Amino acid sequence: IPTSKNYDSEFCGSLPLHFINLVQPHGFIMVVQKETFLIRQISENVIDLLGTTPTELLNRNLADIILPEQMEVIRRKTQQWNIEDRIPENVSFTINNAEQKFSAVIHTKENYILLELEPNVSPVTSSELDFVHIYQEIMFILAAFKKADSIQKLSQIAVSEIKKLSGFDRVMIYQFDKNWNGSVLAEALEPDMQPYLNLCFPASDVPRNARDLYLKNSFRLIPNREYTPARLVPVLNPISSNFTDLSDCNLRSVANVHLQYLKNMGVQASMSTPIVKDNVLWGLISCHHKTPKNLSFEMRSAFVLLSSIISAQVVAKENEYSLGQINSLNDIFTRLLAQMYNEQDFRQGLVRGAYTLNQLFTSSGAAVVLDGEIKKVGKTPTNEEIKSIVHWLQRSRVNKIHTTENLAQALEPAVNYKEVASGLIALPIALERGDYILGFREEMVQTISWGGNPNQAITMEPDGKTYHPRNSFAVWQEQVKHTSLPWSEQDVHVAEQLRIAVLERIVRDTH
Ligand code: BLA
Repeated sequence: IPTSKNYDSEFCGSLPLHFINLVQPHGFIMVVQKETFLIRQISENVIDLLGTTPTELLNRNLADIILPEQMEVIRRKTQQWNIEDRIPENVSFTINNAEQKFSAVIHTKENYILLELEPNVSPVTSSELDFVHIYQEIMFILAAFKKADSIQKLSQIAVSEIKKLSGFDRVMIYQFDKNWNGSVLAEALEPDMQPYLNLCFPASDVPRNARDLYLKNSFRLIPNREYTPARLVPVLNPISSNFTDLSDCNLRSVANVHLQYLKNMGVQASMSTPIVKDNVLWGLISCHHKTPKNLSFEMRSAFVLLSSIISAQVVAKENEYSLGQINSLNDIFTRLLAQMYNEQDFRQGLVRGAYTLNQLFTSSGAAVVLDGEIKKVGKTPTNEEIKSIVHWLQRSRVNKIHTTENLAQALEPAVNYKEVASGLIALPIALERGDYILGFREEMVQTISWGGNPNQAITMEPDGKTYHPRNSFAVWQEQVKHTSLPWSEQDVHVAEQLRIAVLERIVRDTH
């Protein structure tokens, strides 16, 4: 486990992101009363985009300024709250006899309607030109995915193709670990950029609240980090008498700390989409551009589609992998069980023969501690040391399968035999008697290459309030010692099966 400070939940994870009352100025938002369609709140940059002030629009009827057939679409779409397709609709405002075209994403809330309006972004590159082209590209990517036999290869194909399709300067697939640190699995980038491939980034870089929003929103687009945010007028939403919740708005203004982060990375525009497995964020597709970059709605939709296809592929590949592991563990388990039953003393069956506990646990050593007697196989701590592990397990009242990758963290003297037992899996047989089956994994000194020193993820100014993200992403290496390879869900599962088999055998032997 990396020793870096984790600011995730303590600090960064509690920044309010959705009650900020600010939007990015490449579009504007309007809060409209249900049924009456009176405009009740609007972002002040409407002056730049429509040429009219908020005061001129507040309390006017939306139906007075947009086309009747468009009004009809909005009426129809907002009749059922909490069903949303987020497909933008065309809306043309006629103000002072001039017609201006926008794309509208319509959010229907319990008590009001929220419209996000952006001027139509015309496709800029030839590959963005039309739906058919994008469709063909996606079919091509799908065909390429079929050839990938690992998540690694799948990710590499995905980033190269997404880069070609979208024109971003850098496209990465970023995977979270169980502590929410993430690493870059695959990357496609312009030659003059510093590569981030295989680098690890601390959890606070994408803190909890930012991650949570990906389960609500299918992308986060920042077309230009250099902007002046636009405020909502009035400050309080008159319908809810509260700040307007912007959590699902594409236009939601970006947290300052992240804007600085992008600046420090030399990034002007960014886009990210979630990769989700079993309703949990598995990773991100993260894209950078050195200059401002907005995306047409066709291209945004292509991203959304690709991220769900990639999610489905990741799930399939991971399931395939764990199924393979389960099958091979079951096979070993069956053979070990046969050995156990053929021996007078079943303990011999676990530590001698073609198969031993070491194959089952993928361990470097194992021990059966029963009736005060110790039977061992492979590289293990000494009998005295094993006894002290058992005492510790008893003291800690370990009565179900227990695993650790860093035994010395919990049991200090274990540092003396970390070479053979940094990792431990313990199967309690009879806690009070000190009967346990133990598997040991040797120390595996690991070097983690971080994208910048994670201990400097935040620098506080002397006032204790102002803070900045780190400004160097140069490789910073950390040696992680006293740690073994991690135990998997499958390891725990097969250990549980063995535990039950041993308990049954003991019951049978005593009758
Ligand atoms: C948001 N941080 C993000 C996002 C990404 C990252 C992808 C989503 C927005 C976007 O797509 O730009 C992080 N981007 C990365 C990483 C890589 C990358 C790791 O390309 C790797 C190559 N950030 C900090 C600190 C804090 C912090 C110290 O460094 C907190 C104090 C916060 N990051 C932070 C917040 C957001 C964020 C609050 C959400 C911004 C928003 O949506 O408004």
